[in-house]
Amino acid sequence: EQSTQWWKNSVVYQIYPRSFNDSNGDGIGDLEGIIEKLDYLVELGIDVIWLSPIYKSPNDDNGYDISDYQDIMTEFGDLETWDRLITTMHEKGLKLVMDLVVNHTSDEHPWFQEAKKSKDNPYRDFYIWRPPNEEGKEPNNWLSFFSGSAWEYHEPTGEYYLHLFTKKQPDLNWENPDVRQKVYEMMRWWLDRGVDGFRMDVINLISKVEGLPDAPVTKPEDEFQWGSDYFANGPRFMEFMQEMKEEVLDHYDILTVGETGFVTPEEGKQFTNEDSGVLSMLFQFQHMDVDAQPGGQMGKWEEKDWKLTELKEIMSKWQVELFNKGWNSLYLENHDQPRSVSRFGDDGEYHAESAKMLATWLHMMQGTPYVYQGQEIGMTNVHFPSIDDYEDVEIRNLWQDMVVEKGHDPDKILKAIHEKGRDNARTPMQWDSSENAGFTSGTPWLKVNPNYDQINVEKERENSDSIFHYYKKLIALRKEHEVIVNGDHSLIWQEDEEVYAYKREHEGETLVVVTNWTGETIERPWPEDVSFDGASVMIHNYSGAPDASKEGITLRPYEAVVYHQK
Ligand code: ISL
Ligand code: CA
Repeated sequence: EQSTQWWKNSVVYQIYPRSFNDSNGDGIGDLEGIIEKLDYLVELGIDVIWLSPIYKSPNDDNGYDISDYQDIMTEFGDLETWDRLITTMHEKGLKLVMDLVVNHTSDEHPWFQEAKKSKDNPYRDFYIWRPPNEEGKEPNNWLSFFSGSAWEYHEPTGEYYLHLFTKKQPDLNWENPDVRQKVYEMMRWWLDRGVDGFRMDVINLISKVEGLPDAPVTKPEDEFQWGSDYFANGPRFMEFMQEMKEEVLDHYDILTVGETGFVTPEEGKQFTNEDSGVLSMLFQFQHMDVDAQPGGQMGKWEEKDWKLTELKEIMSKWQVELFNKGWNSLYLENHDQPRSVSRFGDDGEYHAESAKMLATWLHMMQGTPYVYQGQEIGMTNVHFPSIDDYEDVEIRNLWQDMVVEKGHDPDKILKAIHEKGRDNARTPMQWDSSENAGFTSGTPWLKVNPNYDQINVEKERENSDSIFHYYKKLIALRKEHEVIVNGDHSLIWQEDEEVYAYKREHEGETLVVVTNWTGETIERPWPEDVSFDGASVMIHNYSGAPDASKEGITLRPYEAVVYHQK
């Protein structure tokens, strides 16, 4: 089947089902709860829903640890409800992209249950086992994503297994062709049931460098070291993906998006190229690392001053490099990232202005935009007072490692969790100002952000100037103006540390996007190559017109404006 590339004109909405809407009062979001809210998403104007994992799982990592790929997590519903969800979605013109988590399974998956029985079990080789090293310790020095060693010792069979994430997420051995065939079978099973694509979890980690060499020692004070050179974009990654493409992807008209940390625009171009690529698009991480210290996963917990010019350099490179050669995805939030308005905007005085500014900045770029649940109403980070309020395994492991075992200052670590913790994105969706934000009639699995009486869907819908209505407009504009989808990209005021401005051009149509990333009023004279003859304002985040003339523009705090010329 030929791909129609419908995904280039689409806007995707990500649902983290556990936190979206609870239909039966057990405190956990569920599929029925999603069905109840489909009309809300139709109203917003999105085309596609990406659903974080809903498969059977013991929930060590909230569903990213799967024990049965072909069944639904009990708390979320069952296959009958899922069928109803996708049928209803298709009736309403929405497409469904499922999460595909195949770098690892749960340790409770039947394959792993078999694999650990004995060294000669037929499933042993589905996972990555190694004997202890000469000193009787871990086979190599790799650090896991979630603190501690990436290896777990299995006493009864005397070997270690590899887990890049938690010890309940053993890595599958993609070198084994049987593993690959099982994965392809499972993918076909879902595609034949009607799904419209996959978001592929950490897909570029599936090929590890032969021999699993020790990682270079970059932090001599630490026992374990960051080994991404040996497991990211590994030697057989493209080969495995080509195979998956031939066996599965090419036979369906679907959206595929790879979650691929550690990729450069050059690799991105290669992975998403229309002829030789393997994915529709990917999630790169360079812009998400702009405020993290370099040197691996733990860097995100350490503060870093960053400059707007660094963000410009990263985003422009992706925009320019992939133009006509690949395809970008555009995101500022997901279930692993803090809330963008708290991180890059102002979640106090200029909450609405800065949330809209960030949305403008992102949605006017080239690529497929992703809206993460709650982003469209400006949900913010949460500052829970105690570690006991947190549920995320990454946060809990960090605390255990840094505070309990290594004796770091608990206040400092709690502050880092407030800034970067994944639970910032996972507090329940704020629907209205009733108890627990209308998310559940019971006790929510993770506490609701206390600001729900101020920030919620009901309020946002009533106020025609709200962030929600602004998102609606942005999403609609993408459907009306080809330049947003197809235009090229060039920076204006490249060296500016306060204003982020860029130009898009397509067949005589021009957009000029101007955004103020500060809480100050600032003035800028227009550069020579920007002319405004006949330009109109396409969208603007303040109620009054922007203060601009032929000579220049004065921007209020977090002001954003898009000029359109045809
Ligand atoms: O959490 C992160 C942000 O710092 C990332 O490093 C994240 O661990 C990485 O992007 C992989 O994420 C994906 O796979 C994980 C799962 O915990 C995440 O929720 C998922 O998005 C393991 O399956
Ligand atoms: Ca429920």
